[in-house]
Order: sequence, then structure tokens, then C-alpha cells
Amino acid sequence: MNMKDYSNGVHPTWCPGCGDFSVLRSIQLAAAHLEIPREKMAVVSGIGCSGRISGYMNTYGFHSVHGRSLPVAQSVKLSNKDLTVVAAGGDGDAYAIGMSHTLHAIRRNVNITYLVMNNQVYGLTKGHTSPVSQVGLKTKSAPEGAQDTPVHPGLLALGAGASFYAQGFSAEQEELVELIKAGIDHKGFSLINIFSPCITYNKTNTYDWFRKHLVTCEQAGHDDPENLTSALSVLQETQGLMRGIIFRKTGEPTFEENHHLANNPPMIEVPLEPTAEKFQRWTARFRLDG
Ligand SMILES: Cc1ncc(C[n+]2csc(CCOP(=O)(O)OP(=O)(O)O)c2C)c(N)n1
Ligand code: SF4
Repeated sequence: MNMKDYSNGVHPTWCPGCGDFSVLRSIQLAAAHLEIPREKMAVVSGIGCSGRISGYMNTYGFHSVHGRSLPVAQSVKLSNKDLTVVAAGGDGDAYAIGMSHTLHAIRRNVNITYLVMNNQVYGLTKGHTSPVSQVGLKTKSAPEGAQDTPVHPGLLALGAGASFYAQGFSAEQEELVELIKAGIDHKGFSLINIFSPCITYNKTNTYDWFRKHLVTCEQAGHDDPENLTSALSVLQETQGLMRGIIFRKTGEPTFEENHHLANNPPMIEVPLEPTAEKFQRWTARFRLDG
């Protein structure tokens, strides 16, 4: 398998230079390296420029609703636990309208990977403030500059009990591929917050800005991803501007294991209930002709 096997040949409509191109390539490369059969993979996205990603993959895909990629992705996984399921969307999807899904998916620990393509702005709606926009960022919805304290994805994720949390950068593709592979390999819910610049509507948090501000875990002095105290403290010290695997906890039971799904066949192999005959019997007394 190579990266091209996972591309359906549809040309992305993203602006040339958008960070999302690299995220798409990275998912395709990660899938190729892990030799995931195309029919064993599903990419479920929300709504946004980022949400288009599921439409460019030559795997199963589902372009869902704004902020709702996670409920769909978790359902896909629970219906067919043999699939590798990747959810994807923007920072608006993950940290605004879909924030409660993000936090509860972390707690639930279904074995899927969530890629948040974080450009610190709403791209598709042409440049609105997002919950991770930095204070002072001028957008169409905040012409005088964003005022609210930005959401801190890393601290939120670790506070909710994330078993895997990493951060990547579109311009560091080799590293991003490895992070996605590690997220997919992780048994449980993995959240990867990817700094993926919007070159059209965010003129502040550009590629150069991230190159200047982002540090690696090593540079931040964080050499043990299993050390929660260190992970929390470096996230605070760097104000979240770091990349790499920030926290990983192995051996946590997944939702599937807790709910005894582990030893059952995938739901798609279980005969449909109720059968047509049973359904007719149960509903007979509600029918006018019954
Ligand atoms: C329920 C609902 N509310 C609002 C919208 C309008 N809307 C579409 S995309 C979007 C935000 C996009 O920003 P983000 O999720 O960060 O993704 P990006 O476009 O930056 O990749 C909004 C508010 C919608 N489609 N559905
Ligand atoms: S508007 Fe921004 S996020 Fe959307 S495709 Fe263009 S560069 Fe990417």
C-alpha cells in the first residue's frame, strides 16, 4: 500500500497552502505505513473546511454535522469494532459546538483517533473567532479583537482523563505521520491537536509564527509522556505551544472492554433484530387494520 491508495483522486477545494493538505497526506501516509486495508478504515468528519477531509479518502467516510463527528465516529466503531476509525474536524467543531462531545468521548475512551485541525479561526464561515483564537486576534466577528480567554485543549483533555494526547504541526509532516500512527496504535481514545494554519483568514498564527513559537517535548524538557505531572506543567509553561506525544497512558480499559463488546462479533455480523415478522407482530395493535 502507498499513500495514493488512500486517495480517491478528488482534488481538495482548500486554498493553496492551507495546512489541511498536510493533514490529509499524513493520514494517508499513516494508513499506508500501518497497512490498514481500505475497507477496514473509516474517516468521519464534522463541518468546516477541515470537514471536507473525509471526502478525499479512498476509505469509508462520513461527512457528518458541525460538532458531531465524535458521536458518529464512536457509533461506527461500536457497530464494527474491526474498523480503524478516525474522526476529524476543526477547532470550532471540537472546542465550541462539539466541546461536550470531545470531553465525554475522552472520558468514554472508545478506541478511535480524533484529529483536530486547529487553525484558531473558523475557516469555512470566512474568518470568525474560535474558542482557541488568541486574545486580540481581529476577525470578522470580533473586529476589535478577540477578548475571551482561549480554551486550552491540552489542559482540558488531560483534566478529562485523556489516555492519549498529542500535538502536531502541518509543516512537520514526518512527525505528524508518526503521531497519527501512534494515535491509531493506542488502545483507547487518542486526541491529536494539529496546528494547521489557515492562510486566508488568520494572518497572525501563520506557518512562520508557529515555527517561531512551537517547541518540541524535548526542548520543553518533557521526556516521559507517561508523566502526567510533567505533561501538565509543560503545557502550562509553554501555553500549549508544543508538539509531540504529550501524554500517553497504557492499559486503560476501553469503552468496548467495559461493556463486554470485546469478545462479541462486530454488530454488523449480528442478525438484525427485530425481524420483519416480529416487528409486524409487535406493532399489530397500533395499526388501523390490526
Ligand atoms: C449547527 C451548525 N451551526 C453552525 C454552522 C456554520 N458553520 C459551518 S462551519 C463552522 C465553523 C468552522 O470552523 P472550524 O470548525 O474551526 O473548521 P474550519 O473551517 O476552520 O476548518 C460553522 C460555525 C453549521 N454548519 N452548523
Ligand atoms: S479558508 Fe482557511 S481553513 Fe479554509 S481552506 Fe482556506 S486556508 Fe484552509
